Amino acid sequence: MRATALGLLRRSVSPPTRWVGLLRQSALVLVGPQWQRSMYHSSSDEENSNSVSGKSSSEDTSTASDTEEDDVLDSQRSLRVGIIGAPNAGKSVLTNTLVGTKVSAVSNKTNTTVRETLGICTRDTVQIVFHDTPGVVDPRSIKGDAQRSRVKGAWGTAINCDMLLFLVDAHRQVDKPDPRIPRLLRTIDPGLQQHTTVWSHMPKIPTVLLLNKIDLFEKKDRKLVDSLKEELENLHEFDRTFVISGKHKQGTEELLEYMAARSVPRPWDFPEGMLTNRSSEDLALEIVREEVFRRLFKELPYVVEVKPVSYHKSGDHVKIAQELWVNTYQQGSIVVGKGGSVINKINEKATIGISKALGADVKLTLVVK
Ligand SMILES: Nc1nc2c(ncn2[C@@H]2O[C@H](COP(=O)(O)OP(=O)(O)OP(=O)(O)O)[C@@H](O)[C@H]2O)c(=O)[nH]1
Ligand SMILES: [Mg+2]
Repeated sequence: MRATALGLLRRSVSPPTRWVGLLRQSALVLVGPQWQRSMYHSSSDEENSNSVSGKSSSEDTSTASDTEEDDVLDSQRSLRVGIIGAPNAGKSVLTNTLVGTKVSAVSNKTNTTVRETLGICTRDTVQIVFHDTPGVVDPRSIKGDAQRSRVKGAWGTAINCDMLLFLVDAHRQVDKPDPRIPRLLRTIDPGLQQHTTVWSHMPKIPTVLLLNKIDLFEKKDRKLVDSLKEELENLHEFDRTFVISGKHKQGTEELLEYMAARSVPRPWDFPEGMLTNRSSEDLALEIVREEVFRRLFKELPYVVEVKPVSYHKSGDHVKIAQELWVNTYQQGSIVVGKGGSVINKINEKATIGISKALGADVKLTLVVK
Protein backbone atom coordinates (compact mmCIF):
# COMPACT_ATOMS: atom_id res chain seq x y z
CA MET A 1 0.00 0.00 0.00
CA ARG A 2 2.74 2.43 0.98
CA ALA A 3 4.79 1.94 -2.20
CA THR A 4 1.86 2.46 -4.55
CA ALA A 5 0.59 5.38 -2.55
CA LEU A 6 3.41 7.72 -3.48
CA GLY A 7 1.90 8.96 -6.73
CA LEU A 8 -1.50 9.62 -5.20
CA LEU A 9 -3.14 12.82 -4.16
CA ARG A 10 -1.29 14.47 -1.30
CA ARG A 11 -0.99 17.81 0.33
CA SER A 12 1.08 19.33 3.05
CA VAL A 13 0.22 18.27 6.56
CA SER A 14 -2.52 20.12 8.41
CA PRO A 15 -1.47 22.31 11.30
CA PRO A 16 -1.61 20.75 14.77
CA THR A 17 -5.00 20.75 16.41
CA ARG A 18 -6.54 20.10 19.79
CA TRP A 19 -6.55 16.36 19.11
CA VAL A 20 -3.39 15.64 21.07
CA GLY A 21 -4.88 17.18 24.19
CA LEU A 22 -8.11 15.27 23.75
CA LEU A 23 -6.28 12.02 23.18
CA ARG A 24 -4.17 12.48 26.26
CA GLN A 25 -7.34 12.78 28.30
CA SER A 26 -8.96 9.73 26.74
CA ALA A 27 -5.71 7.75 26.88
CA LEU A 28 -5.62 8.06 30.63
CA VAL A 29 -9.14 6.75 30.91
CA LEU A 30 -9.08 4.05 28.30
CA VAL A 31 -5.70 2.46 28.20
CA GLY A 32 -3.44 3.73 30.89
CA PRO A 33 0.30 4.27 31.11
CA GLN A 34 1.39 2.50 27.92
CA TRP A 35 -0.82 4.75 25.84
CA GLN A 36 0.35 7.84 27.65
CA ARG A 37 3.89 6.98 26.71
CA SER A 38 3.15 6.78 23.02
CA MET A 39 1.03 9.90 23.10
CA TYR A 40 3.78 11.97 24.61
CA HIS A 41 6.25 10.71 22.06
CA SER A 42 3.99 12.05 19.34
CA SER A 43 4.08 15.65 20.32
CA SER A 44 6.61 18.45 20.23
CA ASP A 45 10.40 17.94 20.51
CA GLU A 46 10.73 19.14 24.07
CA GLU A 47 8.15 16.63 25.25
CA ASN A 48 9.82 13.79 23.38
CA SER A 49 12.65 13.66 25.84
CA ASN A 50 14.02 10.32 27.09
CA SER A 51 12.50 10.82 30.49
CA VAL A 52 9.03 10.35 29.02
CA SER A 53 9.79 6.96 27.48
CA GLY A 54 11.30 5.82 30.76
CA LYS A 55 14.59 4.81 29.06
CA SER A 56 17.89 6.54 29.70
CA SER A 57 20.12 7.18 26.68
CA SER A 58 22.89 4.98 28.12
CA GLU A 59 20.58 1.91 28.19
CA ASP A 60 19.71 2.33 24.54
CA THR A 61 21.70 0.12 22.18
CA SER A 62 19.79 0.89 18.95
CA THR A 63 20.87 3.61 16.54
CA ALA A 64 19.33 7.06 16.79
CA SER A 65 17.44 6.67 13.51
CA ASP A 66 16.08 3.23 14.51
CA THR A 67 14.79 4.71 17.72
CA GLU A 68 13.25 7.67 15.96
CA GLU A 69 11.47 5.41 13.49
CA ASP A 70 10.21 3.16 16.29
CA ASP A 71 9.00 6.19 18.21
CA VAL A 72 7.12 7.49 15.19
CA LEU A 73 5.41 4.11 14.65
CA ASP A 74 4.75 3.78 18.38
CA SER A 75 3.01 7.10 18.50
CA GLN A 76 0.78 6.51 15.48
CA ARG A 77 -2.93 5.99 16.02
CA SER A 78 -5.59 5.19 13.48
CA LEU A 79 -9.28 4.64 12.92
CA ARG A 80 -11.04 3.11 9.92
CA VAL A 81 -14.50 4.59 9.56
CA GLY A 82 -17.28 3.40 7.25
CA ILE A 83 -19.73 6.06 6.05
CA ILE A 84 -22.98 4.24 5.39
CA GLY A 85 -26.45 5.49 4.47
CA ALA A 86 -29.22 5.60 1.91
CA PRO A 87 -28.50 7.08 -1.54
CA ASN A 88 -28.31 10.89 -1.48
CA ALA A 89 -27.95 11.15 2.33
CA GLY A 90 -24.78 13.24 1.84
CA LYS A 91 -22.05 10.62 2.43
CA SER A 92 -19.70 11.96 -0.22
CA VAL A 93 -20.15 15.59 0.81
CA LEU A 94 -19.36 14.60 4.39
CA THR A 95 -16.30 12.62 3.28
CA ASN A 96 -15.00 15.64 1.38
CA THR A 97 -15.63 17.92 4.36
CA LEU A 98 -13.87 15.62 6.81
CA VAL A 99 -10.87 15.25 4.50
CA GLY A 100 -10.82 18.98 3.74
CA THR A 101 -10.86 18.64 -0.05
CA LYS A 102 -12.85 16.94 -2.78
CA VAL A 103 -12.02 13.26 -3.07
CA SER A 104 -15.48 11.94 -3.93
CA ALA A 105 -18.10 12.97 -6.49
CA VAL A 106 -21.30 14.62 -5.32
CA SER A 107 -24.61 15.25 -7.05
CA ASN A 108 -28.28 15.58 -6.25
CA LYS A 109 -29.00 12.33 -8.11
CA THR A 110 -29.11 9.02 -6.29
CA ASN A 111 -26.31 6.48 -6.71
CA THR A 112 -23.64 8.99 -7.67
CA THR A 113 -21.09 6.87 -5.81
CA VAL A 114 -20.85 3.48 -7.42
CA ARG A 115 -17.59 2.32 -5.89
CA GLU A 116 -15.96 2.93 -2.59
CA THR A 117 -13.63 5.90 -2.23
CA LEU A 118 -11.20 6.46 0.62
CA GLY A 119 -10.74 9.86 2.20
CA ILE A 120 -7.83 10.27 4.61
CA CYS A 121 -7.52 12.82 7.39
CA THR A 122 -4.22 12.91 9.28
CA ARG A 123 -3.66 15.31 12.16
CA ASP A 124 -0.95 15.11 14.77
CA THR A 125 -0.53 11.41 15.58
CA VAL A 126 -3.99 10.33 14.40
CA GLN A 127 -4.98 9.11 10.96
CA ILE A 128 -8.67 8.56 10.21
CA VAL A 129 -9.49 6.73 7.00
CA PHE A 130 -13.05 7.27 5.76
CA HIS A 131 -14.67 4.74 3.46
CA ASP A 132 -17.28 6.59 1.39
CA THR A 133 -19.58 3.81 0.22
CA PRO A 134 -22.37 3.54 -2.35
CA GLY A 135 -25.87 4.08 -0.93
CA VAL A 136 -27.41 1.15 0.93
CA VAL A 137 -31.06 0.15 1.23
CA ASP A 138 -32.74 -2.61 3.20
CA PRO A 139 -32.94 -5.99 1.41
CA ARG A 140 -36.63 -5.51 0.49
CA SER A 141 -35.92 -2.27 -1.36
CA ILE A 142 -33.08 -3.52 -3.56
CA LYS A 143 -33.81 -3.07 -7.27
CA GLY A 144 -31.70 -5.12 -9.68
CA ASP A 145 -28.31 -6.82 -9.61
CA ALA A 146 -26.25 -3.63 -9.87
CA GLN A 147 -27.78 -2.23 -6.69
CA ARG A 148 -27.54 -5.61 -4.94
CA SER A 149 -23.83 -5.68 -5.66
CA ARG A 150 -23.32 -2.07 -4.47
CA VAL A 151 -25.21 -2.73 -1.23
CA LYS A 152 -23.26 -5.94 -0.67
CA GLY A 153 -20.01 -4.06 -1.26
CA ALA A 154 -20.93 -1.37 1.28
CA TRP A 155 -21.70 -3.93 4.01
CA GLY A 156 -18.51 -5.78 3.10
CA THR A 157 -16.60 -2.56 3.76
CA ALA A 158 -18.50 -1.93 6.99
CA ILE A 159 -17.45 -5.14 8.69
CA ASN A 160 -13.80 -4.21 8.27
CA CYS A 161 -14.13 -0.82 9.95
CA ASP A 162 -13.48 0.25 13.55
CA MET A 163 -16.50 2.55 13.56
CA LEU A 164 -19.57 3.11 11.37
CA LEU A 165 -21.27 6.42 10.71
CA PHE A 166 -24.92 6.03 9.66
CA LEU A 167 -25.99 9.06 7.77
CA VAL A 168 -29.65 10.08 7.43
CA ASP A 169 -30.96 13.05 5.45
CA ALA A 170 -32.86 14.47 8.45
CA HIS A 171 -34.59 17.18 6.44
CA ARG A 172 -36.05 14.75 3.97
CA GLN A 173 -37.01 12.34 6.75
CA VAL A 174 -38.98 15.02 8.57
CA ASP A 175 -40.44 16.58 5.44
CA LYS A 176 -41.48 13.38 3.68
CA PRO A 177 -40.71 10.34 5.85
CA ASP A 178 -39.28 7.49 3.85
CA PRO A 179 -40.26 4.08 5.31
CA ARG A 180 -37.06 2.59 3.87
CA ILE A 181 -34.93 4.52 6.39
CA PRO A 182 -36.35 2.89 9.57
CA ARG A 183 -36.20 -0.44 7.74
CA LEU A 184 -32.55 0.19 6.91
CA LEU A 185 -31.60 1.11 10.47
CA ARG A 186 -33.35 -1.99 11.78
CA THR A 187 -31.25 -4.11 9.43
CA ILE A 188 -27.85 -2.82 10.59
CA ASP A 189 -27.06 -5.86 12.71
CA PRO A 190 -28.40 -8.43 10.23
CA GLY A 191 -26.63 -6.48 7.43
CA LEU A 192 -23.29 -6.76 9.18
CA GLN A 193 -23.94 -10.32 10.27
CA GLN A 194 -24.64 -11.46 6.73
CA HIS A 195 -21.18 -10.43 5.65
CA THR A 196 -19.17 -12.16 8.28
CA THR A 197 -18.70 -15.81 9.00
CA VAL A 198 -17.29 -15.18 12.45
CA TRP A 199 -20.03 -12.96 13.84
CA SER A 200 -20.10 -14.58 17.25
CA HIS A 201 -16.39 -13.78 17.67
CA MET A 202 -16.50 -10.34 16.14
CA PRO A 203 -16.39 -7.44 18.59
CA LYS A 204 -19.35 -5.09 18.20
CA ILE A 205 -18.50 -2.25 15.82
CA PRO A 206 -19.37 1.13 17.39
CA THR A 207 -22.11 2.86 15.39
CA VAL A 208 -22.84 6.57 15.28
CA LEU A 209 -26.06 8.09 13.96
CA LEU A 210 -25.64 11.30 11.97
CA LEU A 211 -28.70 13.43 11.32
CA ASN A 212 -27.49 15.36 8.31
CA LYS A 213 -28.55 18.49 6.36
CA ILE A 214 -29.47 20.32 9.55
CA ASP A 215 -28.79 23.62 7.74
CA LEU A 216 -32.11 23.15 5.94
CA PHE A 217 -34.11 23.47 9.16
CA GLU A 218 -35.27 26.72 10.62
CA LYS A 219 -34.59 27.25 14.32
CA LYS A 220 -38.26 26.88 15.16
CA ASP A 221 -38.28 23.38 13.64
CA ARG A 222 -35.59 22.06 15.94
CA LYS A 223 -38.23 20.07 17.90
CA LEU A 224 -38.90 18.05 14.76
CA VAL A 225 -35.23 17.06 14.66
CA ASP A 226 -35.37 16.03 18.32
CA SER A 227 -38.34 13.75 17.74
CA LEU A 228 -36.70 12.23 14.65
CA LYS A 229 -33.58 11.60 16.74
CA GLU A 230 -35.65 9.83 19.38
CA GLU A 231 -37.49 7.76 16.79
CA LEU A 232 -34.35 6.61 14.98
CA GLU A 233 -32.38 5.94 18.16
CA ASN A 234 -35.05 3.41 19.10
CA LEU A 235 -34.34 1.36 15.98
CA HIS A 236 -30.71 0.52 16.72
CA GLU A 237 -28.42 0.86 19.69
CA PHE A 238 -26.18 3.70 18.50
CA ASP A 239 -23.19 4.71 20.60
CA ARG A 240 -23.80 8.38 19.90
CA THR A 241 -25.84 10.73 17.72
CA PHE A 242 -24.61 13.94 16.09
CA VAL A 243 -26.76 16.50 14.36
CA ILE A 244 -24.69 17.90 11.52
CA SER A 245 -24.48 19.61 8.16
CA GLY A 246 -21.75 17.98 6.10
CA LYS A 247 -22.10 20.70 3.49
CA HIS A 248 -21.86 23.64 5.88
CA LYS A 249 -19.41 22.02 8.30
CA GLN A 250 -21.83 22.23 11.22
CA GLY A 251 -20.92 19.73 13.93
CA THR A 252 -18.23 18.12 11.81
CA GLU A 253 -15.25 19.27 13.90
CA GLU A 254 -16.90 17.85 17.02
CA LEU A 255 -17.47 14.60 15.13
CA LEU A 256 -13.80 14.48 14.11
CA GLU A 257 -12.74 14.99 17.71
CA TYR A 258 -15.07 12.21 18.86
CA MET A 259 -13.53 9.83 16.32
CA ALA A 260 -9.95 10.90 17.06
CA ALA A 261 -10.50 10.18 20.74
CA ARG A 262 -11.51 6.64 19.78
CA SER A 263 -8.57 5.93 17.50
CA VAL A 264 -6.45 2.92 18.36
CA PRO A 265 -2.65 2.65 18.72
CA ARG A 266 -1.78 1.23 15.28
CA PRO A 267 0.60 2.30 12.53
CA TRP A 268 -1.04 4.43 9.86
CA ASP A 269 -2.30 2.75 6.70
CA PHE A 270 -1.19 5.66 4.48
CA PRO A 271 1.70 8.12 4.45
CA GLU A 272 1.23 11.53 6.00
CA GLY A 273 -0.18 14.05 3.53
CA MET A 274 -2.06 11.49 1.45
CA LEU A 275 -5.75 12.37 1.06
CA THR A 276 -7.25 9.52 -0.92
CA ASN A 277 -6.50 6.14 -2.44
CA ARG A 278 -7.29 7.60 -5.82
CA SER A 279 -4.62 8.74 -8.24
CA SER A 280 -4.81 12.28 -9.64
CA GLU A 281 -5.91 10.81 -12.98
CA ASP A 282 -8.68 8.86 -11.29
CA LEU A 283 -9.80 11.94 -9.40
CA ALA A 284 -9.98 13.89 -12.68
CA LEU A 285 -12.29 11.18 -14.04
CA GLU A 286 -14.43 11.36 -10.89
CA ILE A 287 -14.81 15.14 -11.20
CA VAL A 288 -15.89 14.89 -14.85
CA ARG A 289 -18.35 12.15 -13.84
CA GLU A 290 -19.72 14.47 -11.18
CA GLU A 291 -20.36 17.19 -13.76
CA VAL A 292 -22.03 14.63 -16.05
CA PHE A 293 -24.36 13.76 -13.16
CA ARG A 294 -25.05 17.40 -12.46
CA ARG A 295 -25.83 18.42 -16.01
CA LEU A 296 -27.66 15.46 -17.46
CA PHE A 297 -31.07 14.20 -16.45
CA LYS A 298 -33.17 11.08 -16.06
CA GLU A 299 -31.26 7.91 -16.98
CA LEU A 300 -28.57 9.63 -19.04
CA PRO A 301 -25.93 10.22 -16.33
CA TYR A 302 -25.98 6.50 -15.53
CA VAL A 303 -25.47 5.63 -19.20
CA VAL A 304 -22.44 7.84 -19.83
CA GLU A 305 -19.13 6.12 -19.15
CA VAL A 306 -16.12 8.39 -18.65
CA LYS A 307 -12.87 6.80 -19.81
CA PRO A 308 -9.29 8.06 -19.49
CA VAL A 309 -7.28 8.72 -22.66
CA SER A 310 -4.17 10.54 -21.47
CA TYR A 311 -2.78 12.44 -18.49
CA HIS A 312 0.43 14.47 -18.74
CA LYS A 313 1.87 16.55 -15.95
CA SER A 314 4.61 19.08 -16.52
CA GLY A 315 5.41 21.33 -13.58
CA ASP A 316 2.20 23.07 -12.56
CA HIS A 317 0.44 22.22 -15.82
CA VAL A 318 -1.67 19.13 -16.38
CA LYS A 319 -3.04 18.09 -19.77
CA ILE A 320 -5.90 15.61 -19.56
CA ALA A 321 -7.91 13.89 -22.28
CA GLN A 322 -10.98 11.79 -21.59
CA GLU A 323 -13.76 10.20 -23.58
CA LEU A 324 -17.47 10.13 -22.73
CA TRP A 325 -18.97 6.93 -24.12
CA VAL A 326 -22.69 6.66 -24.81
CA ASN A 327 -24.85 3.90 -26.34
CA THR A 328 -26.78 5.71 -29.07
CA TYR A 329 -26.39 8.65 -31.42
CA GLN A 330 -29.35 10.35 -29.74
CA GLN A 331 -27.71 10.10 -26.31
CA GLY A 332 -24.52 11.51 -27.83
CA SER A 333 -26.32 14.55 -29.21
CA ILE A 334 -27.86 15.31 -25.79
CA VAL A 335 -24.45 15.09 -24.13
CA VAL A 336 -22.94 17.41 -26.76
CA GLY A 337 -25.91 19.85 -26.61
CA LYS A 338 -26.82 22.60 -29.06
CA GLY A 339 -23.59 23.91 -30.58
CA GLY A 340 -21.62 21.98 -27.92
CA SER A 341 -23.29 23.87 -25.07
CA VAL A 342 -23.63 20.91 -22.69
CA ILE A 343 -20.23 19.32 -23.18
CA ASN A 344 -18.57 22.76 -23.04
CA LYS A 345 -20.25 23.49 -19.70
CA ILE A 346 -19.20 20.08 -18.35
CA ASN A 347 -15.65 20.80 -19.50
CA GLU A 348 -15.60 24.32 -18.04
CA LYS A 349 -16.88 23.27 -14.59
CA ALA A 350 -14.77 20.10 -14.44
CA THR A 351 -11.64 22.07 -15.38
CA ILE A 352 -12.23 24.39 -12.42
CA GLY A 353 -12.85 21.42 -10.09
CA ILE A 354 -9.79 19.48 -11.22
CA SER A 355 -7.54 22.57 -11.06
CA LYS A 356 -8.69 23.17 -7.48
CA ALA A 357 -8.26 19.54 -6.43
CA LEU A 358 -4.81 19.15 -8.01
CA GLY A 359 -3.57 22.68 -7.35
CA ALA A 360 -2.51 22.87 -10.98
CA ASP A 361 -3.33 24.63 -14.21
CA VAL A 362 -5.50 22.13 -16.12
CA LYS A 363 -6.21 21.76 -19.84
CA LEU A 364 -9.04 19.27 -20.28
CA THR A 365 -10.17 17.73 -23.56
CA LEU A 366 -13.43 15.78 -23.64
CA VAL A 367 -14.61 13.77 -26.64
CA VAL A 368 -18.08 12.21 -26.86
CA LYS A 369 -17.97 8.73 -28.41
N1 LIG B 1 -28.31 21.37 2.37
C1 LIG B 1 -27.48 20.35 2.42
N2 LIG B 1 -27.31 19.57 1.34
C2 LIG B 1 -26.44 18.53 1.42
C3 LIG B 1 -25.71 18.26 2.61
N3 LIG B 1 -24.95 17.17 2.39
C4 LIG B 1 -25.19 16.79 1.11
N4 LIG B 1 -26.08 17.61 0.52
C5 LIG B 1 -26.61 17.52 -0.85
O1 LIG B 1 -27.22 16.25 -1.00
C6 LIG B 1 -27.00 15.74 -2.32
C7 LIG B 1 -26.39 14.35 -2.22
O2 LIG B 1 -25.08 14.45 -1.66
P1 LIG B 1 -24.01 13.27 -1.85
O3 LIG B 1 -22.89 13.54 -0.94
O4 LIG B 1 -23.69 13.06 -3.30
O5 LIG B 1 -24.87 12.04 -1.31
P2 LIG B 1 -24.42 10.51 -1.19
O6 LIG B 1 -25.00 9.99 0.07
O7 LIG B 1 -22.96 10.37 -1.37
O8 LIG B 1 -25.21 9.90 -2.43
P3 LIG B 1 -24.90 8.53 -3.25
O9 LIG B 1 -23.45 8.52 -3.62
O10 LIG B 1 -25.79 8.68 -4.44
O11 LIG B 1 -25.30 7.40 -2.36
C8 LIG B 1 -26.12 16.76 -3.03
O12 LIG B 1 -26.97 17.60 -3.81
C9 LIG B 1 -25.49 17.54 -1.90
O13 LIG B 1 -25.15 18.87 -2.25
C10 LIG B 1 -25.91 19.12 3.75
O14 LIG B 1 -25.32 18.98 4.81
N5 LIG B 1 -26.81 20.15 3.58
MG1 LIG C 1 -21.82 9.42 -2.78
